[in-house]
Amino acid sequence: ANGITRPKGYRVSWHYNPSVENHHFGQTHPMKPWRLTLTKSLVLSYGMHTAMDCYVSRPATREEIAAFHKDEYVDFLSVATPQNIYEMYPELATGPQGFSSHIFGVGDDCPIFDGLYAFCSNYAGASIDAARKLCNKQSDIAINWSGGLHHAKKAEASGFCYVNDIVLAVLQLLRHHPRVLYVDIDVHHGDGVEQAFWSTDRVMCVSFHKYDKEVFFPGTGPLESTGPIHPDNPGKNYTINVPLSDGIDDETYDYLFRSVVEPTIKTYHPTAIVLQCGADSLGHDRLGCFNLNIRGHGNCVSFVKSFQIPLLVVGGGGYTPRNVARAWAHETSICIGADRTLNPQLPEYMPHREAFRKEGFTLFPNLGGWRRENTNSKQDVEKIIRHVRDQLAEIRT
Ligand code: ZLS
Ligand code: CA
Ligand code: ZN
Repeated sequence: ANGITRPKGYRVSWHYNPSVENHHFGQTHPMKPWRLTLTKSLVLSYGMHTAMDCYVSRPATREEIAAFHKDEYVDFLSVATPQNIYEMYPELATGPQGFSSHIFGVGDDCPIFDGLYAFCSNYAGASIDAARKLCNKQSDIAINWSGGLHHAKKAEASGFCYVNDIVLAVLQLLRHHPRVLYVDIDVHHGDGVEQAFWSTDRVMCVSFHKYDKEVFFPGTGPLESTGPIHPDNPGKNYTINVPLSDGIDDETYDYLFRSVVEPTIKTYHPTAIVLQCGADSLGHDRLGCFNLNIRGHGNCVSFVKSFQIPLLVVGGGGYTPRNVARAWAHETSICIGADRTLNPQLPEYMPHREAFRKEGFTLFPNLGGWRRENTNSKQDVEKIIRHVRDQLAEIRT
């Protein structure tokens, strides 16, 4: 009745455990699991679940998490609670800025909240499940909107991320795939994934992000940061960074994305791709500073999909929940080939419809153009493209 059918010739799976919605970083914290509730509401109300294999994912096991993370850190995450944390580490309460310290990275950005370990193991389990569906060829595109937490390190929480589900999923893919391409369109630099695969040529990491050292988190990812410098290190040149300034618009982003990603795929020949779709690169994001519209953001998904290489799609940042949900619902429709079928007006009857009132119940509100101007000049953009072209020429040899 809504015109949504299973895609022809390929399979899409959706991996999700609604228990992730029950966890809260805290009242004032910008990371709101509510965005996942809204995303699910749109996906189901449009009937997009009927075109996918839908799996309720299971929590990742301790051993699966320890495939990347240090045992002591996994132990810490699995026992820490808001009640026992100060007893275990009194220094957390007495730091100069109050609750900020270097104990496994916990603090204001990465608080210890009730159910933290359940939250982490569930979003990680969904990414691992999704990766396995790609490995055994039961899916061609596998989606986990609750994943994409790209800042987590081996033994450290960072930037709202505790367990690096992307690294865990890539490790799964590497069991069957010789080369994995990672592409990250979150407004923040994908530093945790980059660091994990810094010294290998089996994973190529590409991140597009706002870059302003010392000012914008995490402060890494300049154009010149392309892997280890030593000529014998296999990771040399297998990292691509695309540093951007405020206000980038759909047209500039689309041009840059195509100009970087197409030659990268044609040079590297990945056998699987992981796309992190952080929605904080949209205009009007509470933390971001770009001017992308839902369609501009989605064009990145369409473009990567067009290469027809097994694809793992994960979420990431996104701090204006209703727009995150719009973007990820639209991108789900792209994955199943229904983006031209969906009615841009939201379904008449759906849970939480009121959340979308402000922009008039449309999937595509105007998020670009006027809040801040595009400070990325034509010269900046061409310099990036030249740099990437020269870098890829080094790989070919
Ligand atoms: O990529 O900028 C920082 C670090 C600080 C400033 C903020 N204070 C709290 C800690 C020290 C330098 N952190 C960023 C992290 C951004 C993570 C992005 C994750 C991802 O999208 C993937 C999921 C940051 N930006 C904004 C905040 N933190 C922030 C804003 C508001 C608050 C409330 C809760 C906590 C403290 C007050 C907080 C953090
Ligand atoms: Ca990024
Ligand atoms: Zn982000």
